[in-house]
Amino acid sequence: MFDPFLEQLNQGLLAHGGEQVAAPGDFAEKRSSERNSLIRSWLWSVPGFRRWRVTRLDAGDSLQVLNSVAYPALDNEQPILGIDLLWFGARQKLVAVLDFQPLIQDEAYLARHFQGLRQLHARYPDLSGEETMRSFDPNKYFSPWLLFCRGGAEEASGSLPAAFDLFMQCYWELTDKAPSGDQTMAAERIQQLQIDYDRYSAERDPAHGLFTSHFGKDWSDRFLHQFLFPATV
Ligand code: BLA
Repeated sequence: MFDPFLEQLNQGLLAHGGEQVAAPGDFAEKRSSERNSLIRSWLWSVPGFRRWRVTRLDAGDSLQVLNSVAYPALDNEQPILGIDLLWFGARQKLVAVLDFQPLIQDEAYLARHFQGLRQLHARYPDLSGEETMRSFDPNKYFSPWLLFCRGGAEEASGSLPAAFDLFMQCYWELTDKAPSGDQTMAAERIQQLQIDYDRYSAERDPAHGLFTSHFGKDWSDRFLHQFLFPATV
């Protein structure tokens, strides 16, 4: 389902000097024979970023996932890239979340980094519904212009592919001009906020139960703390 998106993401990473690095140990690939599912993850070494991870879960008709988070280098205050795409095939249900995750909710910071995403948000009203967040706080590490859609096949094959393309283009444009002269955040602050992002996300991430049901508690705990949000080790 999300293979063309993964391909698109990988192309962008390669075009920006990214090199794929194997994810450590059994995080690279884990299978569940009972649930007939496979989860694979990759790390990328990318100029301007201190960590870029990508995860793809293939559980057939029951669930398809593409998830990615990019942490900019500590001299770069630009938002964290957040991608979470889920497709529940049996129910034909899409959950798509694409955001430039702001380190702070400050007006000047948002003005510096969100012109592109704001336009994109306006252009794709069907992906920009005012969905309610159940586990996260929309005012913490989410932007006012995130693309967040709980939809179906129409959105998944309709506007999402083009919106994903533009979303990535827009993030790369931000990256290409960063760190810019009007950046105001110090490296220590950026670091602290990125660490806090991991702690917050690890606490709230609704995926842990799902991972546990497929791959067991031990692996899921380690995956959450050591791979997805490593500042929480
Ligand atoms: C929701 N994300 C979800 C849900 C699952 C996952 C199972 C609940 C589905 C639902 O609300 O119907 C799945 N999350 C995952 C998986 C991974 C993960 C498989 O971290 C890891 C491989 N989530 C992110 C990122 C963003 C994000 C980077 O991991 C930011 C763009 C957002 N996911 C996000 C949001 C929701 C969600 C906003 C809705 C949660 C809510 O209602 O509060």
